[in-house]
Order: sequence, then C-alpha cells, then structure tokens
Amino acid sequence: MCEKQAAADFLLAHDNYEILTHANPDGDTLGSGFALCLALQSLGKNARVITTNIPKDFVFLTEGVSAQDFEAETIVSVDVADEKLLGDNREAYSGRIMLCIDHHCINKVSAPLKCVDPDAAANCEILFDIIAKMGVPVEGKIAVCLYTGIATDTGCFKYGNTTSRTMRIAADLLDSGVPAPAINKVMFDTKTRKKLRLEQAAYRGMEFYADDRCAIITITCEMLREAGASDEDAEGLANIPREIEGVRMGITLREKEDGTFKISVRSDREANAAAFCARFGGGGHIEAAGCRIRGTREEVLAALKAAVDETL
Ligand SMILES: [Mn+2]
Repeated sequence: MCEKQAAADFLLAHDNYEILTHANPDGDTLGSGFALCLALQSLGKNARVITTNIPKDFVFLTEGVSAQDFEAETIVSVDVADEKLLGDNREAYSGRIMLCIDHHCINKVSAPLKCVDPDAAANCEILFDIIAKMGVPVEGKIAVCLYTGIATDTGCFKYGNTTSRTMRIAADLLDSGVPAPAINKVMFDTKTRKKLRLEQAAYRGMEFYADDRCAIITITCEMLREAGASDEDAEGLANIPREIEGVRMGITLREKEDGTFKISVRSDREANAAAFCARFGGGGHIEAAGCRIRGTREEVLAALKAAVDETL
C-alpha cells in the first residue's frame, strides 16, 4: 500500500505543512522530515519539521533549513508506525495526520492517505521517490538528508533490509555529491569517551541465555551516572549482543527513570524481532524492534526469557 504518485500529488496540492517525526528521533525519521521540508520549501510552500530532542550527531540535518512562521494546515508523518510513538506531540496531533509515509511492517497510524512500503529499508528510500515525483531535484542538502536516513537504518548497508534498490538509490545520492565517507565516519566510526565507558560496563554485564543463542545486556540508570553518560550515549548499544558468534537474538534493557525498561531486540529473520516485541505491545522491523516493559529488572528479565523460550 504505497501510492507514491498519489503522495506526490497530495504534497503538490496542499500547503502550510507540519511534518511529524517519531519521538527519540533517529537518522531516518529526521532525514525524511528535513528532506521533505526542504523539497516543499523549494516549491515555495510553507513547511516545518515538528520534532524533539534531536541527538547531536543529527543536528547538522537541520542546518540551513529556514524556520517558518505560519498557521499549519497539512500534517504529514514520516517513519511513524503508530501515533503513540509521537511522544509528547501525541495529544496535539493524534487524528490530524493527513498523509502518513512509513516503512514499518505494521503501521497503525490512521490517516486518509497512507504511503507505507515495508520493503523499503529506510523511509528515506520512499521519500527519494516521492520527492523526485514532485519534480524537485534530489541533490544538495536533500540528498544529504536522504543518505543519512538510509545509511543509519541499514547499519551502513550491512543489515538484511538492504536491497539492490537501496544500493542504487545510495549510488544516485553519491553521484549528486553527498559526502558519504564524512557522514559515515560520524554515524558509525566515532564514539564519545562517555559512550566507551558505558560500552565497557555493558560488555562486562552481558549474560547469555538459551544455550548461548540469546545475549542480554542491561543499561541501568546507575551505569549511565557512573559513566557520566546521557541517554543519547546509550543509543547504538543495542547492536552489541548480536555481535557475539552464535547469538541469534540480542536483547538490550535500558532502565528508565519512570520505572519501565526500554527493550531493544536485534535478531535474525527467523527469530523475528517485530513479532517478539509485539507480545509486549511494541513493534518494529523483522531484525530490529523494541517495546517497553514495566517492572523490576528481575521481573522484566523473566518475562523476556519466557518469550525467548517460545521464540528460539
Ligand atoms: Mn526508519
């Protein structure tokens, strides 16, 4: 269900856009949002991105995008699978989304026009097509935004969601002049000392389950404090457990101040992380998904291990 031409026609026909990202924004939702914002502005339309807490590595995506003052008319969501993922913006925007552009396999956003393509590795792949169909050249800052989204959602073109089409789009973006090595260095090959300390603690605490086919790490609030690290430094740690040989399912627990744990799951395609997280009211992609569970660490671990028993 992805009529890209219909989405492009809609975008050309309307004006005064607010573009919604998901909460705890990543490179794909921000890349999608700012690429679309720039495309709309280049057509003389009013547009702004509504987002919060942009991680510092992604702030460059916002640079050079003019902040416009206007009365919003048309609400578009990008990379948002469910209205509850709008976070603090949920109340203000629920039920008002007119066009939903997404690539999650389960999309629960209710909108009169939806463009959802689960075969796209990144939502930015879909935006690449839509922006071209709008007649806007995919180059310059728009191309940088789209490249960043695609590179981050594919783990720099390593994950199983990467297709030949992903590579072809990336090739077009490189042809347009995107400085891919510089972006990749920041996204994948740079870490703060705080993050290093956090990783060291995470590796030390890693435990194995289900005959070592499952590896689990826990990041507690205390570990963050001891490392002098922020929530942002904890991003990306979810990939660590799956790096261990023989591990088919890697689970990361992040303790939150509100008495819940944020769970990130990375798996092979058979184990299906999205289905695993759906048991706990979460969702995502086949190889990368997440959910929230309330309880003590022991209770949460027990619930997760029971689900692992039924999955692996
Ligand atoms: Mn995405």
